[in-house]
Amino acid sequence: MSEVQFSKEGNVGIIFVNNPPVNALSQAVRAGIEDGVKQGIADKDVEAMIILCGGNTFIAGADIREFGKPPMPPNLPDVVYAMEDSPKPMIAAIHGNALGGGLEIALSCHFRIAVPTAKVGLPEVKLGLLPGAGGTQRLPRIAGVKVALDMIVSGDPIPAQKAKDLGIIDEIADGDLKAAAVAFAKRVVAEKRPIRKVREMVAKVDSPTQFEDFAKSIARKQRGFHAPFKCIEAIRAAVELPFDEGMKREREIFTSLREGTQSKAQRHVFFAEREVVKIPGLSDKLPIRDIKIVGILGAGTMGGGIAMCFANAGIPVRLLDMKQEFIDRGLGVIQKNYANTMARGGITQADMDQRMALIKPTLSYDDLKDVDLVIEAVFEDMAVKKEVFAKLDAVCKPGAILASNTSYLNIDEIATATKRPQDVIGMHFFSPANVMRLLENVRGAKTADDVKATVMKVGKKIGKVPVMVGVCDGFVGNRMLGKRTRECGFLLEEGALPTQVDKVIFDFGFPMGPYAMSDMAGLDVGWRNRKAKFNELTKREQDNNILDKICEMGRYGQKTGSGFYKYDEKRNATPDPFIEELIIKHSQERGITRRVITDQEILERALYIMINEGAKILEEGIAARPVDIDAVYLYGYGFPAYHGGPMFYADTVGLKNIYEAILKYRDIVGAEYWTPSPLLEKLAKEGKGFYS
Ligand code: T1G
Repeated sequence: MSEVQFSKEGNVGIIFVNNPPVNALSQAVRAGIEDGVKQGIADKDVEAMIILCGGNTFIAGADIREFGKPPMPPNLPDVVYAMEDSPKPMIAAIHGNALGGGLEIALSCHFRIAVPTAKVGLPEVKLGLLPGAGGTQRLPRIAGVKVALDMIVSGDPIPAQKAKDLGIIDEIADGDLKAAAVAFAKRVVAEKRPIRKVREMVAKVDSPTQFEDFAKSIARKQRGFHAPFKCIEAIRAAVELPFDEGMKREREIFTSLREGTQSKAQRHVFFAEREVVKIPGLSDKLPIRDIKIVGILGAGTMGGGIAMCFANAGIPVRLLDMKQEFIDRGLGVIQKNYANTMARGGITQADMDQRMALIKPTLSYDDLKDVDLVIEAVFEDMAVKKEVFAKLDAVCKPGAILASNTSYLNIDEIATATKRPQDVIGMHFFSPANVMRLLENVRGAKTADDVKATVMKVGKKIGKVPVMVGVCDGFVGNRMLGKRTRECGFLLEEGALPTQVDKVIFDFGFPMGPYAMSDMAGLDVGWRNRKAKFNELTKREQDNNILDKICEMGRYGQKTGSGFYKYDEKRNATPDPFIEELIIKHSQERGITRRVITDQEILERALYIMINEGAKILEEGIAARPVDIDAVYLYGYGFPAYHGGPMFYADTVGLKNIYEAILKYRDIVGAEYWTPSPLLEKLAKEGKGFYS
């Protein structure tokens, strides 16, 4: 069945698009729509036309998979022009999502009708693009510059009713959309309503400095991204240039963004989020276990955040802790979090009440006997974990999944505390668990396939990006981060200072540099880990005791008012000359002659050491694909989307360049730390990348 069919109902032509799953504007769809319009114009019985889609949505945009390939005619702007220039009224009938090119198609129509649950939006900016088929020129004309700036620069859709209030939608359809659209079309003909071309409307600024003001208002949130600021430029053209020139300007900007590295990275991120949910070698048809009730052990920061994740998805939770005071404190934090979200308009009081009611506190393991999944979030100590899992094994029903939120402990060892290792898995949430989207699911050697499939589906259901990883120290994220931490520590000894290292990492696009981040997390956490693993460290790592010196003074970071930085009562950081002196003195004591270290060297040593570790993780099978590693960093560590994740970024830099830099740092720092992974060396020598 072709993707687009033309039919008639009386005097109304119907262009029906059916290109599952989201009616993307593939070449066939674009050509089919163009043909349909021509047919309708040529058919003397047709007095008006509607464009309607099959499946559960209107057109959700251009086919992103076509980007990067040679463009195939007809191009979307031409299709959009043909619809707008139709001498017969064109009506868009919208259900589901009209996004990107889909909304641009609808805006080229003369009228738009939508079901109440429909949404319309221009999300191109999230792909590092801007609407490339007139969206930046028509939306400001029909809905005003402010609405266009908000919608196009945020990329967020709006519901049908709001779109109607803004004049984007003409009518909300009750009942069957097709019938309502045909009836609307007949009325337009009967009433001889004049054809309204959006491009003939006028876009006016609301104030002389509106565009500059808006750019300033997004500067912090959109730091480092190109597309949001280019969107503003294109919308400005809708005000300052005649329509056709504005369209040319929009096309120029669109094309330059599409070919740019940022959009390639952000398109990679779009598909990465969806690809990682599918585990290679595991059929996505595998029956999964039904998770109706979830038990959570530990009402602390992590346990409370995890409880919120499930309550937010409407899944009942049993929250267990040892003492009532721990429960009360945990529920208090959850309540405060919801209240804050409600104050920001994110949820209603009813939402909050409903979610709080789903979280049932308990002091008794007996209340876990009927849960389908239990997630332990207790103290990070193997003995404690084993004790807990032995109790869970005794209490929980057969088939219940026993998961640990551990951030680095060995899942296989934890599983030995139970008689059901096949039901044991890691579900590593990232703090704050109710905010961070990454969920590292850690498969044990004996974890059953349906358990793996179940926790991946559960992860998606609670709005996470679930990534399946294997057992090793730190799994994927923390293992790679540990190498960056070590390398930055060496850089401090050799000549860099915390402010310089942090600025380089911040300017690359991370939310914070490593030292500001450690101060926020609490230096005592890293210090405890360092002491726990001291005997496993190399001599140089053991001798690099800058962190110990700072912590021994009780400087644990923000929570104590000082760490690597000093903090005022509002926790604003300022560099601390005392710490800089301490670092310089440390180098002298270690007999290291400090030298000027360039920002480029800091960036390479901080990132390439992680990329090399990522390659080792792939060699060991701890991650199945480079995309799993990218997803971990994009959704768990704030890796800037416009770089696509560490492995995608490595391909952008070029593995040959990375390989040569690794050899350079091997000579400076030592082979103990800088030996190229065989996989990376092989790919570099073959002129390949992780993805090619
Ligand atoms: N192109 C190609 N494939 C797409 C696609 C698209 N636009 N949108 C979704 N898919 C695939 C997706 O990869 C997945 O595939 C399946 O469809 C279901 O998606 C000129 C240039 C519409 C809200 O950015 O936001 O128009 O994994 O799991 O949760 O100005 O998909 O099954 O193989 O996300 O129900 C602008 C992107 C494009 C919208 C549905 N449009 N899509 O969410 O399903 S650029 C977008 C979404 C553009 C013009 C410009 C969501 C959705 P698979 P899904 P969902």
